[in-house]
Amino acid sequence: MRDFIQSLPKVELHVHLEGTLEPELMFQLAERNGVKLPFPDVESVRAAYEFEDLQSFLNLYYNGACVLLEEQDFYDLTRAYLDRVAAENVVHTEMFFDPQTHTERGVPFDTVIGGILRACRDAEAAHGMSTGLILCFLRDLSEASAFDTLEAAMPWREHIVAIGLDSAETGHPPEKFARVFEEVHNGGFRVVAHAGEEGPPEYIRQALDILRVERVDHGVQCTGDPELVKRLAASGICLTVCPLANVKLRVFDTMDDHNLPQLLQAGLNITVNSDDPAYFGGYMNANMTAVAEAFDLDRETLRGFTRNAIDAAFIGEDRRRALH
Ligand code: ES4
Ligand code: ZN
Repeated sequence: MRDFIQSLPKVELHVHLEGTLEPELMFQLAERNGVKLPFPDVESVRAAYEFEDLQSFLNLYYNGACVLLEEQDFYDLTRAYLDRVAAENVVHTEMFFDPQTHTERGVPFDTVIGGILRACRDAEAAHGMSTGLILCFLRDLSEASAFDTLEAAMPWREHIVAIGLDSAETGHPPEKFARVFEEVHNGGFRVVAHAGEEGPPEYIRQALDILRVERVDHGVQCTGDPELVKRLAASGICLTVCPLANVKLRVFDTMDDHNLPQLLQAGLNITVNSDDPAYFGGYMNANMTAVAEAFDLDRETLRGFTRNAIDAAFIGEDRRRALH
């Protein structure tokens, strides 16, 4: 099964670039930029990756991102991720980035996106893969900060395939950003949002009804609301599920307790993704393997995840046909 998963051409729709920062690169960049890390070495960074919930992870994740300062840092981060997943036979990936994590520290928006895009172009040429970039607003920051970020993004709009919403979910419902996403739609962007990772089914409803998302990131909490599950199944909207992330952040105690079988049984449009692979213990192959083993999934089901991802990807019809 491992060989089958490795050889399967895969599509990733839910990965945070800042979440691909491996401890080795974190230390390299800290040294290069004269940033002091609160850990003595790579091993102790890895040992600290035991999380209670989403917030306990985010604290470490935002701290790690402090080593990213120069355009070359964003290039190196992105290039390392793309080289790595190209070797896993990922043929298309849509990556989230969080500009506010960097602009709040004084790093210019253009430095962030400039480095990321240069790496995307080089990796596409080197590996024959395709990539897309999704800008996310941090939902624990203000509406005003999201509006500022949108303004900074406008000159880059043709390089951004969608706009999303991430970070601390509880207490920050989609409706908090209703007005910003009106402007996002007016700007011609496609829309996704993290919803129902830890937050209630109501947040998924708001993402659908208020933000008008085309995909729901995570969405696993939908099973708390059977009517919502029916609605999601009938609409065929894609859920970007991240199995290892859900276990690491204690949404489910173990992989055996994950509700993936229930989601599949309900006829939902499911994809499997890695979220923050440097923090959660694996990239696409590891996530596919974990669910295949926990639930004894057959090859057709795994191929189905990839087919769903191809269909839900923000790509032109020529590329979609080529991937199928
Ligand atoms: C995230 Cl797992 C997760 N959830 C919400 N926001 C995030 N940002 C990075 N990883
Ligand atoms: Zn995520």
